[in-house]
Amino acid sequence: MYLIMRVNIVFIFLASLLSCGKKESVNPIPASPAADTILFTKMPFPVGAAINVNLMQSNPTYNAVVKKEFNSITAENAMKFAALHPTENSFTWSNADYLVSFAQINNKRVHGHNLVWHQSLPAWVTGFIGDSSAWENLLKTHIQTVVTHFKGKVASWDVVNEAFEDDGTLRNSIWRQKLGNDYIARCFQYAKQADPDALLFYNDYGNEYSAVKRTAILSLLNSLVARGIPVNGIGMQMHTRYNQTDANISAAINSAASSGLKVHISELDVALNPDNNVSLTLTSSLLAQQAAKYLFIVKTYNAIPSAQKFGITTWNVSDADSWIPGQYNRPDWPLLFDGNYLRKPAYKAMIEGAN
Ligand code: 9MR
Repeated sequence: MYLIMRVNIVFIFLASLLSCGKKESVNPIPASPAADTILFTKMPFPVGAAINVNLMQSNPTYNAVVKKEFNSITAENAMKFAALHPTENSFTWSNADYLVSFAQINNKRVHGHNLVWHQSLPAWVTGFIGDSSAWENLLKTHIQTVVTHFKGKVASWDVVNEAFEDDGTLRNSIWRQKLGNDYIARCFQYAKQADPDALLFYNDYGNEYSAVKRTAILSLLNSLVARGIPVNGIGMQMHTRYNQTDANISAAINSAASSGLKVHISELDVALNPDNNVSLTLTSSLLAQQAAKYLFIVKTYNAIPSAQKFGITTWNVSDADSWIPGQYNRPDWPLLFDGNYLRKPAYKAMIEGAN
């Protein structure tokens, strides 16, 4: 009898150990959403990524993540002036067309980036010699050739990118020097003539850290709208950092929304190494703080009126693809996926922030 009881007890003990083990493996506490979760289906507005054409073509994992998780794409570089219009009389469409046809096949929205910027200009533009009407013609021809080429395929454009300095003054770009302060208004008019259905955005960075800059941007956009210039939206790049204050982020989002325009968080990334520490290593605490910042951004954005939510676009896909480490010569991990395209805590935070 005693022996039978002992055997029973041992059996129950072993069985409970086994069932514990089984419970854990079959029904783990979800550390991240189920593998079959699709980011864009969980969000009440479009969610996009900036796409690198080379990676899209050479890295099947990258391509698969883009196809699965996002329903809007922006060309990281393929639609910039130098990429599309390398010499005065030639246009190179192949990389941008590749992205557009990927989007059409896979039912993704394409946001065009960008028509007029002071960077990524070809030498023929920076060295161009001509009077103001020759410059005006150059600007108009570029905008209208590009917008016409993608008419009906690209839903929206960053028409003018980064026209302001952080102190709220108009950047003295080549465009302003050659064409005067009101070139911005004319860029929007030229784009509208070429595709009346495309939504037209002004896009810039620093809205969250420079109150004077965001005020200057908004007052320009409000005055353009009052003049009947066809501006539909404001793009806030939001290249931000894990320790940016929530107060600054909500001021940026809510003041943009106060314009009544569509609001695009257009180039989101949340840096973890803003102080350029070359030997920083990634910790779970940093990942958690980053997730909290993504959550706050999404939650704040989701609270603006629905009709103004154009979407949130992250600036590339994985930490391995981000522009930040190369630009600042430092390790960093600013995006939703790690270097192996596995979801980070920030991925789950995006979904939580919108729900
Ligand atoms: O991420 C882009 C990088 O690959 C390019 O070398 C760079 C210059 O064209 O532009 C980067 O993207 C920028 C975007 O076009 C505008 N806002 C700032 C982005 C990061 O620099």
